[in-house]
Amino acid sequence: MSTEHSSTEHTGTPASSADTVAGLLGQIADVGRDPKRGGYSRPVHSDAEHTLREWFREQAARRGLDVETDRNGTIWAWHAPGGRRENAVVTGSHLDSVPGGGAYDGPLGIASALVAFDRLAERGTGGARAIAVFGEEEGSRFGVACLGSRLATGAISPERALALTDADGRTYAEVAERSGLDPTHMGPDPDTLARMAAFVELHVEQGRGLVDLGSPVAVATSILGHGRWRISISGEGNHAGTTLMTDRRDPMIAAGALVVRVRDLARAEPGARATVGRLQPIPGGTNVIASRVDVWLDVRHPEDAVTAALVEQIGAEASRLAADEGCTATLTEESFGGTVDFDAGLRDRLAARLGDVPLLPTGAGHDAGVLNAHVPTAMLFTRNPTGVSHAPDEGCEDTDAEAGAEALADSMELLADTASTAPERPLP
Ligand code: HGY
Ligand code: MN
Ligand code: MN
Repeated sequence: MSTEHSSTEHTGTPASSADTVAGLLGQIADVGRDPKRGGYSRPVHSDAEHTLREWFREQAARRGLDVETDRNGTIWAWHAPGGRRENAVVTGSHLDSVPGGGAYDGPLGIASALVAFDRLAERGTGGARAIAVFGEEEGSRFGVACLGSRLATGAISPERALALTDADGRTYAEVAERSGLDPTHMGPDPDTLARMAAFVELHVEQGRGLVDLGSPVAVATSILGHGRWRISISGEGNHAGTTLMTDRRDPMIAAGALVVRVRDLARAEPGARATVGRLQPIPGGTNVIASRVDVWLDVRHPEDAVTAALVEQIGAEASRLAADEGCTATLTEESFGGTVDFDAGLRDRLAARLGDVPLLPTGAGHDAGVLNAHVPTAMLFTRNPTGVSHAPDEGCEDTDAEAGAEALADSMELLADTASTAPERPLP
């Protein structure tokens, strides 16, 4: 368990802070800006994400929290009166981003957590609480979403996680080790899960639901089941100038046709969403007929069986389109998480506590969706005026960001009250 404690052990004295969510986000506004794509590119364990991790550690230490990094690279910032880390109300999110992502997907949850902790300290709210920063939530570098929370809960084996590779062929093991982690210690962390009485994640809304409802905050009802598959189409690499059109086995032709078929098949399935956002020709030269094209597929639907059937249909189409070009196609699942319904009782108690705010489903995945199977879990959404996400136009008004942090503090206070009267969850 690799840990480095902050210089300030928890002193118990509430930290006074005039920080606002917008102010905290302003401190990291220039970290990981992507001049080519626009927005931010902060892959897990990149310099940019490490800078954000350091920023978080400093902010947490300033608040007298006890900060450490666990075996899976998740950062934990503890407020534990008397050092008792049990029955804790935990909040958290992520700092890694998609390529060219917005400023709020992940960091809004972390900045809101820091401000919520300031509010709870001022209120003198008792009980243990923590902020968790999970790594590789987006799965943008190593292909599996929510890698940190999946490792902690055993949803992915350390062997599979450590063997994952990024676009440069580096394994997660190599990158994690270079980031100061011990790959031989990675894996399920039941002790930490047992310390958690509840988990509540605040996230920027990735849609326009709250804009249309005229509310700054909502409580989540569910997370749409979603997965990622890689379709590799292989043909014959050759010269663009010397190869007659009749002599080609060009996988790019099958890939292009497949992208349109994915759209058509998803349109034909009510409630489905299927996307090809990433396509990689090998070798990728302008004057080169590709030998292989890797096509990444993201498919989502409320019913997991429908997702599976749609993926099977797309796989069959890929094989047919490949064969038409004298090519072959393979389909490999990289990551899947079924639809998650948050506990209705907890959800409704939070919504009532927050003034009967709206209930909203989300089509986006979150670490809360992984933890939900292990710990009583809820999610809050803060309004996004553009409704856009995974793109630079993602937005959140400063006043709504403050309202979100206040709602997070209120939620954690309610959960702390519940935890203080609940039977202690037995530590393993
Ligand atoms: O892809 C998702 O739904 C999430 O943003 N990781
Ligand atoms: Mn995201
Ligand atoms: Mn996110």
